[in-house]
Amino acid sequence: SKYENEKVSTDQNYKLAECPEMPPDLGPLDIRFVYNTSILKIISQNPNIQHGGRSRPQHCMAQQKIAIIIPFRNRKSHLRTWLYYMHPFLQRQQADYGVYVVEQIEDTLFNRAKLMNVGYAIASKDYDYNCFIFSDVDIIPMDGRNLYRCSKNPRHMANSVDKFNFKLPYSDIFGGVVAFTKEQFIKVNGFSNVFWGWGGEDDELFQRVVAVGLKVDRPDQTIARSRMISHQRDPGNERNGKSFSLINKAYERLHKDGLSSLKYTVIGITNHKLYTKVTVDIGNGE
Ligand code: UDH
Ligand code: NGS
Repeated sequence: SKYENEKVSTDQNYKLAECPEMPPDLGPLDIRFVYNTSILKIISQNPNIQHGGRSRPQHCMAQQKIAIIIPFRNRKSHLRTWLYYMHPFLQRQQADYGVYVVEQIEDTLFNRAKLMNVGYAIASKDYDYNCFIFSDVDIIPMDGRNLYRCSKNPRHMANSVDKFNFKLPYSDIFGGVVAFTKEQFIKVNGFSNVFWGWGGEDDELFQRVVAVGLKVDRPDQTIARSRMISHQRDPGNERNGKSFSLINKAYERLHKDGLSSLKYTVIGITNHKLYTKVTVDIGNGE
């Protein structure tokens, strides 16, 4: 199992030098989506990925232990595309990381934010992660220098997406891909759990960041360019009509709604070769 591997290699890691802040040889990537890659092909192209979608640099000691959390339901082909691009991307960035795909079992309204909280909780039990990257399944960075790492403040990676002509549609947007250290995520009490359906949960998270006195870091827009797989709105993810009134009360809910109130039932945790799949019952919004 992955745990045995860890024990065996502990001594060896002790001798490794720390990985550099900026890994070598990173630059622009040619991202043209391929939709028909098979999982077997991705596995054979990434021989160093361990069960559960784990990897770490072989020749240096990574400074961060990163859990990538992906909210998921019925997006198999997008997930394949994500794995196809992101395993090579993360390995070239010399990341020590694990990929967690958190699937909502109900076919009622989707709750992206609550799935993120569940991913955080499950990954934290799995390994000593100190950095959490919360990513949509359909966003792929176009430059290796857009480091998927945590920084001094919560970090917004997807600040230059093709869908928005590589600009911010509004200055406080905080959706798509964000990174929090464990400390930062605990400080904001995670995401809110009460956003069912599409929209607003990311704006609420931004409010939480501000409320606890943190700021948002962003990579330079020249290296932050990302592509989004275009798609229609998913059934079960209709626009949430209550988003704006919820966000207006973000400060009031900060300490009572989030990691501190998170309730869920794990249906299953499966170590696939390229990711850990967490299937979860998060309720239906009532
Ligand atoms: N997600 C799923 N399944 C769903 C809904 C959402 O896996 O049924 C996840 C997935 O990781 C996705 C993320 O939640 O990337 C965000 O949801 P989204 O892609 O629906 O949100 P986005 O803002 O798109 O990207 C909204 C619909 C846009 C319709 C545009 C029609 N031209
Ligand atoms: C805002 C939403 C955000 C969303 C952003 C971009 O209006 O959740 O649009 O959406 N806020 C509310 O609904 C309150 S996008 O153009 O990517 O579909 O992230």
